[in-house]
Amino acid sequence: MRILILGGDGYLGWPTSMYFSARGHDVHTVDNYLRRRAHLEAGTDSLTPVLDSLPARADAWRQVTGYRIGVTEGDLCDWAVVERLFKDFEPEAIVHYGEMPSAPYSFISREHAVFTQYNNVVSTLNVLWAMRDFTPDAQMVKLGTMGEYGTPNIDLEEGYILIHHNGREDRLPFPKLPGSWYHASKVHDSTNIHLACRIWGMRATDLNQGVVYGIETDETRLDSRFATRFDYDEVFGTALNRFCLQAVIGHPLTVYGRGGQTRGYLNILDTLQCVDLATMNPPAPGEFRVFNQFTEQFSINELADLVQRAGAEYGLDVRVEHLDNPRVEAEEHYYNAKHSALLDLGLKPHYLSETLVESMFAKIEDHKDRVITKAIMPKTRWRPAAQERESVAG
Ligand code: NAD
Ligand code: USQ
Repeated sequence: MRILILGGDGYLGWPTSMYFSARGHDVHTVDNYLRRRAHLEAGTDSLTPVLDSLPARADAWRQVTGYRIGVTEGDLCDWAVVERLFKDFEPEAIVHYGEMPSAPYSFISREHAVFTQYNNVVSTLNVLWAMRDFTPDAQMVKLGTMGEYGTPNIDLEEGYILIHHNGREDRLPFPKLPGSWYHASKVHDSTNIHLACRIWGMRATDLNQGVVYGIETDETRLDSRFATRFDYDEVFGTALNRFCLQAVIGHPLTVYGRGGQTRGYLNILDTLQCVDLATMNPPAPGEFRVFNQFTEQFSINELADLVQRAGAEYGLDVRVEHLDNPRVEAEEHYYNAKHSALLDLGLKPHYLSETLVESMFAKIEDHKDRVITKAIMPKTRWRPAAQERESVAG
Protein backbone atom coordinates (compact mmCIF):
# COMPACT_ATOMS: atom_id res chain seq x y z
CA MET A 1 0.00 0.00 0.00
CA ARG A 2 1.19 3.58 -0.63
CA ILE A 3 1.19 5.07 2.86
CA LEU A 4 1.83 8.75 3.58
CA ILE A 5 2.99 9.44 7.14
CA LEU A 6 2.38 13.05 8.21
CA GLY A 7 4.71 14.06 11.05
CA GLY A 8 7.16 11.27 10.20
CA ASP A 9 10.05 12.81 12.15
CA GLY A 10 8.20 12.63 15.49
CA TYR A 11 8.20 10.30 18.52
CA LEU A 12 5.49 8.11 16.95
CA GLY A 13 5.79 9.06 13.26
CA TRP A 14 9.36 7.81 12.75
CA PRO A 15 8.78 4.33 14.30
CA THR A 16 5.54 4.08 12.26
CA SER A 17 7.41 4.93 9.03
CA MET A 18 9.96 2.17 9.71
CA TYR A 19 7.23 -0.26 10.79
CA PHE A 20 5.27 0.03 7.53
CA SER A 21 8.43 0.16 5.40
CA ALA A 22 9.75 -3.05 7.01
CA ARG A 23 6.49 -4.75 6.05
CA GLY A 24 6.93 -3.97 2.37
CA HIS A 25 4.68 -0.90 2.03
CA ASP A 26 5.66 2.10 -0.08
CA VAL A 27 6.16 4.76 2.61
CA HIS A 28 6.55 8.52 2.20
CA THR A 29 6.96 10.84 5.20
CA VAL A 30 6.60 14.58 5.63
CA ASP A 31 7.65 16.85 8.47
CA ASN A 32 8.58 20.51 8.98
CA TYR A 33 10.67 19.88 12.15
CA LEU A 34 8.30 21.88 14.34
CA ARG A 35 9.05 19.60 17.27
CA ARG A 36 12.82 19.96 16.88
CA ARG A 37 12.50 23.78 16.63
CA ALA A 38 10.34 23.98 19.75
CA HIS A 39 13.03 22.11 21.72
CA LEU A 40 15.79 24.30 20.33
CA GLU A 41 13.88 27.44 21.38
CA ALA A 42 13.26 26.08 24.89
CA GLY A 43 16.83 24.76 25.38
CA THR A 44 15.58 21.18 25.81
CA ASP A 45 16.31 18.01 23.83
CA SER A 46 15.42 14.38 23.36
CA LEU A 47 17.11 11.99 25.80
CA THR A 48 17.93 9.65 22.95
CA PRO A 49 20.22 11.12 20.26
CA VAL A 50 18.41 11.18 16.91
CA LEU A 51 19.95 11.80 13.49
CA ASP A 52 19.93 15.40 12.22
CA SER A 53 17.19 15.22 9.60
CA LEU A 54 14.60 12.96 7.98
CA PRO A 55 16.77 12.40 4.87
CA ALA A 56 19.63 11.27 7.16
CA ARG A 57 17.25 8.88 8.95
CA ALA A 58 15.89 7.51 5.68
CA ASP A 59 19.46 7.05 4.31
CA ALA A 60 20.51 5.06 7.38
CA TRP A 61 17.34 2.96 7.09
CA ARG A 62 18.06 2.19 3.42
CA GLN A 63 21.75 1.33 4.05
CA VAL A 64 20.88 -1.21 6.74
CA THR A 65 17.60 -2.71 5.51
CA GLY A 66 17.54 -1.99 1.78
CA TYR A 67 14.08 -0.40 2.13
CA ARG A 68 13.39 3.11 0.85
CA ILE A 69 11.38 5.71 2.79
CA GLY A 70 10.52 8.81 0.74
CA VAL A 71 10.90 12.21 2.44
CA THR A 72 9.39 15.68 2.07
CA GLU A 73 10.63 18.46 4.34
CA GLY A 74 7.70 20.87 4.41
CA ASP A 75 4.80 22.44 6.26
CA LEU A 76 1.33 20.89 5.99
CA CYS A 77 -0.16 24.37 6.49
CA ASP A 78 1.40 25.30 3.13
CA TRP A 79 -1.09 24.27 0.42
CA ALA A 80 1.62 24.10 -2.28
CA VAL A 81 3.48 21.45 -0.24
CA VAL A 82 0.34 19.38 0.37
CA GLU A 83 -0.85 19.65 -3.24
CA ARG A 84 2.51 18.48 -4.60
CA LEU A 85 2.70 15.62 -2.09
CA PHE A 86 -0.70 14.25 -3.04
CA LYS A 87 -0.21 14.71 -6.81
CA ASP A 88 3.23 13.04 -6.79
CA PHE A 89 2.71 10.21 -4.28
CA GLU A 90 -1.03 9.49 -4.66
CA PRO A 91 -1.36 7.87 -1.23
CA GLU A 92 -3.87 5.12 -0.55
CA ALA A 93 -3.65 5.71 3.20
CA ILE A 94 -2.72 8.86 5.07
CA VAL A 95 -1.57 8.39 8.66
CA HIS A 96 -1.81 11.82 10.26
CA TYR A 97 0.49 12.47 13.24
CA GLY A 98 1.63 15.89 11.96
CA GLU A 99 0.41 18.25 14.65
CA MET A 100 1.62 20.15 17.72
CA PRO A 101 0.92 17.53 20.44
CA SER A 102 1.47 19.23 23.81
CA ALA A 103 -1.15 20.60 26.23
CA PRO A 104 1.38 22.70 28.25
CA TYR A 105 2.84 24.20 25.03
CA SER A 106 -0.63 25.48 24.14
CA PHE A 107 -0.74 27.39 27.47
CA ILE A 108 2.69 29.09 27.30
CA SER A 109 1.25 32.29 25.79
CA ARG A 110 -1.53 33.63 23.59
CA GLU A 111 0.78 33.15 20.59
CA HIS A 112 1.33 29.50 21.46
CA ALA A 113 -2.42 28.88 21.84
CA VAL A 114 -3.17 30.55 18.49
CA PHE A 115 -0.32 28.74 16.79
CA THR A 116 -1.44 25.35 18.15
CA GLN A 117 -4.97 25.69 16.84
CA TYR A 118 -3.88 27.26 13.53
CA ASN A 119 -1.26 24.58 12.90
CA ASN A 120 -3.45 21.63 13.78
CA VAL A 121 -6.73 22.75 12.24
CA VAL A 122 -5.25 24.20 9.03
CA SER A 123 -2.90 21.27 8.35
CA THR A 124 -5.80 18.83 8.69
CA LEU A 125 -8.11 20.95 6.50
CA ASN A 126 -5.44 21.10 3.78
CA VAL A 127 -5.12 17.32 3.88
CA LEU A 128 -8.90 16.85 3.67
CA TRP A 129 -9.09 19.09 0.58
CA ALA A 130 -6.12 17.30 -1.02
CA MET A 131 -7.86 13.96 -0.43
CA ARG A 132 -11.03 15.33 -1.99
CA ASP A 133 -9.27 16.63 -5.11
CA PHE A 134 -6.51 14.08 -5.74
CA THR A 135 -7.17 10.81 -3.88
CA PRO A 136 -10.92 10.57 -3.10
CA ASP A 137 -10.71 6.80 -2.47
CA ALA A 138 -7.87 7.06 0.05
CA GLN A 139 -8.49 6.70 3.77
CA MET A 140 -7.27 8.92 6.59
CA VAL A 141 -6.03 7.42 9.86
CA LYS A 142 -5.97 10.42 12.17
CA LEU A 143 -4.34 10.58 15.58
CA GLY A 144 -6.83 12.17 17.91
CA THR A 145 -6.76 11.98 21.69
CA MET A 146 -8.74 10.57 24.60
CA GLY A 147 -8.45 14.09 26.01
CA GLU A 148 -11.14 15.22 23.56
CA TYR A 149 -13.72 13.73 25.95
CA GLY A 150 -12.33 15.17 29.19
CA THR A 151 -13.55 13.53 32.36
CA PRO A 152 -17.39 13.64 32.44
CA ASN A 153 -19.19 11.73 35.18
CA ILE A 154 -20.43 9.01 32.78
CA ASP A 155 -18.87 6.10 30.84
CA LEU A 156 -16.91 7.20 27.75
CA GLU A 157 -18.10 5.52 24.57
CA GLU A 158 -16.08 5.11 21.36
CA GLY A 159 -16.89 8.33 19.57
CA TYR A 160 -20.69 8.16 19.52
CA ILE A 161 -23.53 7.98 22.03
CA LEU A 162 -27.19 7.03 21.54
CA ILE A 163 -29.26 9.94 22.84
CA HIS A 164 -33.00 9.77 23.64
CA HIS A 165 -34.47 13.25 23.81
CA ASN A 166 -38.12 14.32 23.96
CA GLY A 167 -39.32 11.01 22.59
CA ARG A 168 -36.81 10.80 19.71
CA GLU A 169 -33.39 9.18 19.45
CA ASP A 170 -30.19 9.60 17.45
CA ARG A 171 -26.58 8.31 17.49
CA LEU A 172 -24.51 11.46 17.85
CA PRO A 173 -20.86 12.37 18.46
CA PHE A 174 -20.00 11.88 22.14
CA PRO A 175 -19.92 15.27 23.98
CA LYS A 176 -16.45 16.81 24.18
CA LEU A 177 -14.88 18.57 27.19
CA PRO A 178 -11.22 19.15 26.24
CA GLY A 179 -8.89 20.38 28.99
CA SER A 180 -6.40 22.44 26.97
CA TRP A 181 -6.16 24.56 23.81
CA TYR A 182 -4.25 21.62 22.31
CA HIS A 183 -6.91 19.05 23.19
CA ALA A 184 -9.55 21.47 21.84
CA SER A 185 -7.67 21.60 18.49
CA LYS A 186 -8.20 17.83 18.20
CA VAL A 187 -11.94 18.30 18.82
CA HIS A 188 -12.05 20.85 15.97
CA ASP A 189 -10.22 18.35 13.73
CA SER A 190 -12.71 15.61 14.58
CA THR A 191 -15.63 17.88 13.66
CA ASN A 192 -13.96 18.79 10.35
CA ILE A 193 -13.06 15.21 9.40
CA HIS A 194 -16.56 14.00 10.26
CA LEU A 195 -17.98 16.75 8.02
CA ALA A 196 -15.70 15.72 5.13
CA CYS A 197 -16.91 12.10 5.48
CA ARG A 198 -20.57 13.17 5.47
CA ILE A 199 -20.27 15.66 2.60
CA TRP A 200 -17.68 14.08 0.33
CA GLY A 201 -18.03 10.39 1.21
CA MET A 202 -14.48 10.35 2.55
CA ARG A 203 -13.21 7.44 4.68
CA ALA A 204 -11.57 8.19 8.02
CA THR A 205 -10.68 6.67 11.36
CA ASP A 206 -10.15 8.95 14.35
CA LEU A 207 -7.87 7.17 16.81
CA ASN A 208 -8.55 8.72 20.19
CA GLN A 209 -5.24 7.76 21.67
CA GLY A 210 -4.33 7.74 25.37
CA VAL A 211 -0.91 8.64 26.77
CA VAL A 212 1.89 6.67 25.06
CA TYR A 213 4.97 5.31 26.89
CA GLY A 214 8.09 3.46 25.81
CA ILE A 215 11.36 3.98 23.98
CA GLU A 216 11.87 0.99 21.77
CA THR A 217 10.18 -0.83 18.91
CA ASP A 218 11.34 -3.85 16.87
CA GLU A 219 12.77 -1.47 14.27
CA THR A 220 14.50 1.03 16.61
CA ARG A 221 16.35 -1.93 18.16
CA LEU A 222 18.00 -2.81 14.82
CA ASP A 223 20.51 0.07 14.83
CA SER A 224 21.26 2.99 17.18
CA ARG A 225 20.64 5.39 14.24
CA PHE A 226 17.00 4.24 14.12
CA ALA A 227 16.27 5.55 17.64
CA THR A 228 13.13 7.60 18.10
CA ARG A 229 13.05 10.71 20.26
CA PHE A 230 12.28 10.39 23.98
CA ASP A 231 11.24 13.58 25.78
CA TYR A 232 10.98 14.13 29.50
CA ASP A 233 10.76 17.94 29.80
CA GLU A 234 7.69 19.61 31.32
CA VAL A 235 6.26 20.61 27.92
CA PHE A 236 6.70 17.57 25.70
CA GLY A 237 7.42 14.73 28.14
CA THR A 238 4.39 12.57 29.04
CA ALA A 239 3.62 11.15 32.48
CA LEU A 240 5.12 7.66 32.57
CA ASN A 241 8.13 8.51 30.37
CA ARG A 242 8.88 11.41 32.73
CA PHE A 243 8.49 9.28 35.85
CA CYS A 244 10.86 6.59 34.53
CA LEU A 245 13.53 9.18 33.75
CA GLN A 246 13.05 10.92 37.10
CA ALA A 247 13.48 7.57 38.89
CA VAL A 248 16.77 6.87 37.10
CA ILE A 249 18.35 10.28 37.83
CA GLY A 250 17.14 10.41 41.45
CA HIS A 251 14.62 13.23 40.91
CA PRO A 252 11.41 12.91 42.98
CA LEU A 253 8.46 11.82 40.83
CA THR A 254 6.46 14.92 39.93
CA VAL A 255 2.85 14.00 40.76
CA TYR A 256 0.63 17.01 40.02
CA GLY A 257 -1.89 17.72 42.78
CA ARG A 258 -3.58 14.81 44.55
CA GLY A 259 -2.71 12.37 41.75
CA GLY A 260 -6.18 10.90 41.23
CA GLN A 261 -6.15 12.04 37.56
CA THR A 262 -6.94 8.90 35.57
CA ARG A 263 -6.11 8.43 31.88
CA GLY A 264 -5.82 5.64 29.31
CA TYR A 265 -2.24 4.50 28.57
CA LEU A 266 -0.56 2.35 25.92
CA ASN A 267 2.84 1.04 24.94
CA ILE A 268 4.40 2.58 21.80
CA LEU A 269 4.37 -0.98 20.35
CA ASP A 270 0.58 -0.92 20.59
CA THR A 271 0.38 2.47 18.84
CA LEU A 272 2.06 0.78 15.87
CA GLN A 273 -0.23 -2.24 16.08
CA CYS A 274 -3.40 -0.10 16.32
CA VAL A 275 -2.43 2.15 13.41
CA ASP A 276 -1.66 -0.96 11.36
CA LEU A 277 -5.02 -2.57 12.25
CA ALA A 278 -6.94 0.62 11.41
CA THR A 279 -5.09 1.00 8.09
CA MET A 280 -5.45 -2.61 6.96
CA ASN A 281 -9.19 -2.69 7.87
CA PRO A 282 -10.42 0.54 6.27
CA PRO A 283 -13.82 2.11 6.90
CA ALA A 284 -16.53 2.18 4.21
CA PRO A 285 -16.82 5.29 1.98
CA GLY A 286 -18.51 8.06 3.97
CA GLU A 287 -17.79 6.36 7.29
CA PHE A 288 -16.18 8.31 10.14
CA ARG A 289 -15.01 5.66 12.64
CA VAL A 290 -13.78 6.52 16.11
CA PHE A 291 -11.66 4.07 18.11
CA ASN A 292 -10.47 4.67 21.66
CA GLN A 293 -6.81 3.70 21.42
CA PHE A 294 -5.39 2.66 24.78
CA THR A 295 -4.94 -0.64 26.60
CA GLU A 296 -5.14 0.16 30.34
CA GLN A 297 -6.21 3.01 32.57
CA PHE A 298 -4.23 4.26 35.59
CA SER A 299 -4.31 7.15 37.99
CA ILE A 300 -1.13 9.18 38.34
CA ASN A 301 -0.73 7.82 41.90
CA GLU A 302 -0.92 4.25 40.55
CA LEU A 303 1.78 5.03 37.99
CA ALA A 304 4.00 6.60 40.65
CA ASP A 305 3.54 3.51 42.90
CA LEU A 306 4.41 1.18 40.04
CA VAL A 307 7.57 3.14 39.16
CA GLN A 308 8.55 3.22 42.85
CA ARG A 309 8.13 -0.57 43.19
CA ALA A 310 10.00 -1.26 39.94
CA GLY A 311 12.71 1.15 41.13
CA ALA A 312 13.13 -0.77 44.40
CA GLU A 313 13.55 -4.04 42.43
CA TYR A 314 16.12 -2.31 40.21
CA GLY A 315 18.04 -0.81 43.13
CA LEU A 316 16.79 2.78 42.85
CA ASP A 317 15.52 4.81 45.80
CA VAL A 318 12.47 6.48 44.22
CA ARG A 319 10.71 9.31 46.07
CA VAL A 320 7.33 10.76 45.15
CA GLU A 321 6.50 14.46 45.52
CA HIS A 322 3.01 15.97 45.20
CA LEU A 323 3.41 19.38 43.53
CA ASP A 324 0.85 22.18 43.26
CA ASN A 325 -1.01 21.24 40.09
CA PRO A 326 0.06 23.63 37.30
CA ARG A 327 -3.01 22.52 35.29
CA VAL A 328 -6.70 22.98 35.86
CA GLU A 329 -8.14 19.45 35.90
CA ALA A 330 -10.16 17.15 38.14
CA GLU A 331 -7.85 15.38 40.60
CA GLU A 332 -10.47 12.82 41.69
CA HIS A 333 -13.06 11.73 39.15
CA TYR A 334 -15.00 8.88 37.57
CA TYR A 335 -13.29 7.30 34.56
CA ASN A 336 -14.51 4.31 32.60
CA ALA A 337 -13.67 4.45 28.90
CA LYS A 338 -14.73 1.79 26.40
CA HIS A 339 -11.92 0.47 24.20
CA SER A 340 -13.11 -2.69 22.50
CA ALA A 341 -13.08 -1.79 18.76
CA LEU A 342 -9.33 -2.31 18.28
CA LEU A 343 -9.38 -5.49 20.40
CA ASP A 344 -12.16 -6.76 18.13
CA LEU A 345 -9.91 -6.08 15.11
CA GLY A 346 -7.19 -8.25 16.70
CA LEU A 347 -5.08 -5.98 18.94
CA LYS A 348 -2.82 -8.02 21.26
CA PRO A 349 -1.94 -5.56 24.03
CA HIS A 350 1.48 -5.20 25.68
CA TYR A 351 0.49 -4.49 29.27
CA LEU A 352 2.47 -2.30 31.64
CA SER A 353 4.50 -4.26 34.19
CA GLU A 354 7.34 -3.68 36.60
CA THR A 355 9.62 -5.65 34.25
CA LEU A 356 8.77 -3.34 31.39
CA VAL A 357 9.44 -0.27 33.53
CA GLU A 358 12.80 -1.79 34.53
CA SER A 359 13.72 -2.27 30.85
CA MET A 360 12.92 1.42 30.31
CA PHE A 361 15.22 2.29 33.25
CA ALA A 362 18.06 0.39 31.57
CA LYS A 363 17.59 2.19 28.27
CA ILE A 364 17.37 5.60 30.01
CA GLU A 365 20.59 4.84 31.91
CA ASP A 366 22.44 4.48 28.60
CA HIS A 367 21.85 8.19 27.93
CA LYS A 368 21.55 9.71 31.37
CA ASP A 369 24.55 12.01 30.82
CA ARG A 370 22.35 13.90 28.30
CA VAL A 371 19.61 14.81 30.81
CA ILE A 372 18.88 18.55 31.16
CA THR A 373 17.64 18.57 34.76
CA LYS A 374 16.29 22.13 34.74
CA ALA A 375 13.73 21.11 32.10
CA ILE A 376 11.92 18.73 34.46
CA MET A 377 9.95 20.85 36.96
CA PRO A 378 6.65 22.26 35.62
CA LYS A 379 6.69 26.01 34.86
CA THR A 380 3.77 26.37 32.45
CA ARG A 381 0.52 27.06 34.29
CA TRP A 382 -3.05 26.93 33.00
CA ARG A 383 -4.12 30.04 34.97
CA PRO A 384 -2.45 33.42 35.37
CA ALA A 385 -0.75 33.83 38.78
CA ALA A 386 -3.30 36.44 40.01
CA GLN A 387 -6.21 34.08 39.34
CA GLU A 388 -4.40 31.24 41.14
CA ARG A 389 -3.92 33.45 44.25
CA GLU A 390 -7.64 34.33 44.16
CA SER A 391 -8.69 30.69 43.88
CA VAL A 392 -6.43 29.75 46.84
CA ALA A 393 -7.78 32.69 48.91
CA GLY A 394 -11.38 31.93 47.89
P1 NAD B 1 5.66 14.66 17.83
O1 NAD B 1 5.66 16.13 18.06
O2 NAD B 1 6.91 13.91 18.17
O3 NAD B 1 5.27 14.34 16.31
C1 NAD B 1 4.53 15.21 15.50
C2 NAD B 1 5.40 15.55 14.30
O4 NAD B 1 4.62 16.37 13.41
C3 NAD B 1 6.63 16.36 14.68
O5 NAD B 1 7.79 15.75 14.16
C4 NAD B 1 6.38 17.74 14.07
O6 NAD B 1 7.56 18.37 13.65
C5 NAD B 1 5.44 17.41 12.93
N1 NAD B 1 4.55 18.54 12.56
C6 NAD B 1 3.77 19.30 13.38
N2 NAD B 1 3.13 20.24 12.67
C7 NAD B 1 3.50 20.07 11.36
C8 NAD B 1 3.18 20.75 10.17
N3 NAD B 1 2.38 21.81 10.15
N4 NAD B 1 3.74 20.31 9.01
C9 NAD B 1 4.57 19.25 9.00
N5 NAD B 1 4.93 18.57 10.12
C10 NAD B 1 4.39 18.98 11.29
O7 NAD B 1 4.42 14.06 18.64
P2 NAD B 1 4.01 12.55 18.94
O8 NAD B 1 4.09 12.32 20.39
O9 NAD B 1 4.75 11.64 18.00
O10 NAD B 1 2.49 12.59 18.54
C11 NAD B 1 2.06 12.30 17.22
C12 NAD B 1 0.55 12.51 17.13
O11 NAD B 1 -0.12 11.64 18.05
C13 NAD B 1 0.10 13.92 17.48
O12 NAD B 1 -0.95 14.29 16.62
C14 NAD B 1 -0.40 13.80 18.90
O13 NAD B 1 -1.38 14.76 19.17
C15 NAD B 1 -0.97 12.39 18.91
N6 NAD B 1 -0.95 11.75 20.25
C16 NAD B 1 0.23 11.55 20.92
C17 NAD B 1 0.22 10.92 22.16
C18 NAD B 1 1.47 10.67 22.96
O14 NAD B 1 1.37 10.27 24.14
N7 NAD B 1 2.67 10.86 22.39
C19 NAD B 1 -1.00 10.52 22.72
C20 NAD B 1 -2.18 10.75 22.02
C21 NAD B 1 -2.14 11.36 20.77
N1 USQ C 1 1.08 14.60 35.11
C1 USQ C 1 1.64 14.56 36.37
N2 USQ C 1 2.98 14.75 36.47
C2 USQ C 1 3.78 14.94 35.38
C3 USQ C 1 3.19 14.97 34.10
C4 USQ C 1 1.83 14.81 34.00
O1 USQ C 1 0.96 14.36 37.38
O2 USQ C 1 5.00 15.12 35.55
C5 USQ C 1 -0.38 14.39 34.96
C6 USQ C 1 -1.11 15.53 34.27
O3 USQ C 1 -1.49 16.52 35.21
C7 USQ C 1 -2.28 14.81 33.62
C8 USQ C 1 -1.72 13.43 33.32
O4 USQ C 1 -0.55 13.28 34.11
O5 USQ C 1 -3.32 14.66 34.55
C9 USQ C 1 -1.35 13.23 31.87
O6 USQ C 1 -0.47 14.25 31.49
P1 USQ C 1 0.56 14.06 30.27
O7 USQ C 1 1.41 15.27 30.18
O8 USQ C 1 1.21 12.74 30.34
O9 USQ C 1 -0.46 13.93 29.04
P2 USQ C 1 -1.38 15.00 28.32
O10 USQ C 1 -1.05 16.40 28.67
O11 USQ C 1 -2.80 14.57 28.51
O12 USQ C 1 -0.94 14.79 26.81
C10 USQ C 1 -0.40 13.55 26.31
C11 USQ C 1 0.19 13.83 24.94
C12 USQ C 1 -0.93 14.30 24.01
C13 USQ C 1 -2.06 13.30 24.01
C14 USQ C 1 -2.55 12.98 25.42
C15 USQ C 1 -3.50 11.79 25.47
O13 USQ C 1 1.19 14.84 25.05
O14 USQ C 1 -0.40 14.45 22.68
O15 USQ C 1 -3.14 13.81 23.28
O16 USQ C 1 -1.41 12.58 26.23
S1 USQ C 1 -4.73 12.00 26.71
O17 USQ C 1 -4.08 12.21 27.99
O18 USQ C 1 -5.54 10.80 26.71
O19 USQ C 1 -5.50 13.18 26.34
